[in-house]
Amino acid sequence: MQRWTDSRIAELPRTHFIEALKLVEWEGYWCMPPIVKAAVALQNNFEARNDDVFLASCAKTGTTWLKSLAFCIMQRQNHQIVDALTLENPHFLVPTVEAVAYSDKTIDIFDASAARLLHTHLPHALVPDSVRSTLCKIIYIARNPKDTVVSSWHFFNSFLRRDEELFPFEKFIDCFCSGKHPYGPFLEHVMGYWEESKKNPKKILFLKYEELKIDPKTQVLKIAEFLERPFEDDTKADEILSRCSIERLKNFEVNKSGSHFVDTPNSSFFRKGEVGDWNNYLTSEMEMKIDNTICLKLRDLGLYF
Ligand code: PAP
Repeated sequence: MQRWTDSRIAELPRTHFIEALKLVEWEGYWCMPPIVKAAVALQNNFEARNDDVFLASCAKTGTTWLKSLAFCIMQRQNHQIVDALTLENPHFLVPTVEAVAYSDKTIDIFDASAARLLHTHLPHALVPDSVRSTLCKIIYIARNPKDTVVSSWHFFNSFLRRDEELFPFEKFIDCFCSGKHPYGPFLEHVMGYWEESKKNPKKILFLKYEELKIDPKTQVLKIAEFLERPFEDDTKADEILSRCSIERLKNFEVNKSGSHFVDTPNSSFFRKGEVGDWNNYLTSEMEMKIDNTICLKLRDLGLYF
């Protein structure tokens, strides 16, 4: 495996995402330079165990919810930590492997003394080889691109000072449609996991945020089955869903006033949590642009959103 130095990363094609964030194009995907460095280090050093579980997502597609649900499903017998969500943000409980350097606490994702529950925003083609080659399971969550882009716009605006203007929405949509956004292109990100999940459904479970919203219990039971930790009593699934509801999580002190990632308030991960909020934001022109660049292609693959 090649060593990627800062100067090598500096030679990669680059762009500015909404003029606020420097991104480089690495193996066909746009990432912040420190993320590329971390991802290369993972490729060189991370050894997955067969019993590890990886959650995966492009940004703003339901990561925080999936982290909470998977954590509760896996820890439901462990009475000492089952209620950890009351005190810790889901992003601390389930670390994003390429972003641990942004955490305000030291997290050792390389400690393989026990099975791990981890997350990545990296596309399937760029996760460490051992994640693909071992029996470790992957759960991917996808979301309608229109709600994803609206959620992302709110997220980035949440970093602005009160006196700063919001990021121009039209430009934001253009970046999203051209694929030049963190972990983009969105389409290829979704396609990569979708195709792999069809080839190997025991290895990758492909979930949709919308299906989780419409029929959460069925989806939670499906996750538990996939992880080979089926519920003996279905009412436990209801309990986990209420533990992980956005209304509950966003009201914990840790999520109202705390932060886990440097300069990122935990509150910015919880907004409305609805399906179809894009109707309140997109003009018909913007809608058409997203349809033509992303939605129609997803539909061709049989992925209806
Ligand atoms: P990330 O990729 O930066 O971790 P992610 O959690 O994927 O972010 O996306 C945040 C979205 O999930 C927000 O959507 P919105 O902007 O449309 O409201 C957030 O509200 C939503 N979300 C967070 N927690 C939950 C939850 N428990 N249930 C449902 N939706 C949630």
